[in-house]
Amino acid sequence: MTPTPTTIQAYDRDTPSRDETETATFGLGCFWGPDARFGAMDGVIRTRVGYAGGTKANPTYHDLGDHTEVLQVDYLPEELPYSDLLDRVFRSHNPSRQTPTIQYQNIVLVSTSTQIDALKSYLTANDLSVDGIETRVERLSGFTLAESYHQKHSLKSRQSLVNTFNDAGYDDEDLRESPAAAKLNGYVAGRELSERHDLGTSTNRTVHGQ
Ligand code: MHO
Repeated sequence: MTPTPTTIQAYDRDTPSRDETETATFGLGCFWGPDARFGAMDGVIRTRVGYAGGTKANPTYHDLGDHTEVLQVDYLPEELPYSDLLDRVFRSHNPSRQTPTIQYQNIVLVSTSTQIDALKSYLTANDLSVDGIETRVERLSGFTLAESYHQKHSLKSRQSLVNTFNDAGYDDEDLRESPAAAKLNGYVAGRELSERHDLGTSTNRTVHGQ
C-alpha cells in the first residue's frame, strides 16, 4: 500500500507517546544502516542518528572530533526489552574486534541503571564481560543530533516518499521523529538490499546461461 499524508498522520497519531518509551543509544559503524534496520524492528517507535561518545562540543559530520556515529531508538520495553535490543546489537558486530576509526566504532552507551544491569546480565549469559570485549561500553553523557540529511537516509532517497511527508505538513524534525518514517526508512533500505540481490542473481543467471 502506498503511504499517503493521511495514513502517515494516522499511524503517527496512534503510536505510543514518549513517556511510554525508553531510549537506547549505540554505534555500529555508519549510522544510516542501523537507523533503517533497528527502525524496522517491532517495538522500536522512533529513531534518530547523531554523534556521541567524545568530548568535542557541538560536533558536526565534517567536524566530528572524537565522537562516534550513533543511533538512538525509542523502544517500548514491554514489547522489546533492552536485552533483545542488545542481542541485535551484539549480533550485528564482532565484539572481539574494534574498528580503528573512532567515527565508526562499536559502542553501547547506557543511560539508566536498568540498562546497565541488563547489559551485565546479557554479557554474562553470553560468556562475555565489559572488560573482555573490544566493544566500547560507556555511560551516555551527551548526544548531538546529526544533520537532517542523515536522518532516515534511505527514505530520503525516495523523493515520492519525501513529498508525501511534505504534503502531510512534516518539517525536518517531524520527519526525523516520525514513527511512520522509522518503518518506511527500514522498508526502503530492505528494498534497496533485495534489489541489489536480485540484480546479482539475474547477472549470475545470464553468466551461467551463456
Ligand atoms: N560517506 C560514507 C559514509 C557515510 S556515513 C554517514 C558513504 O557515503 O557511504 O558515515
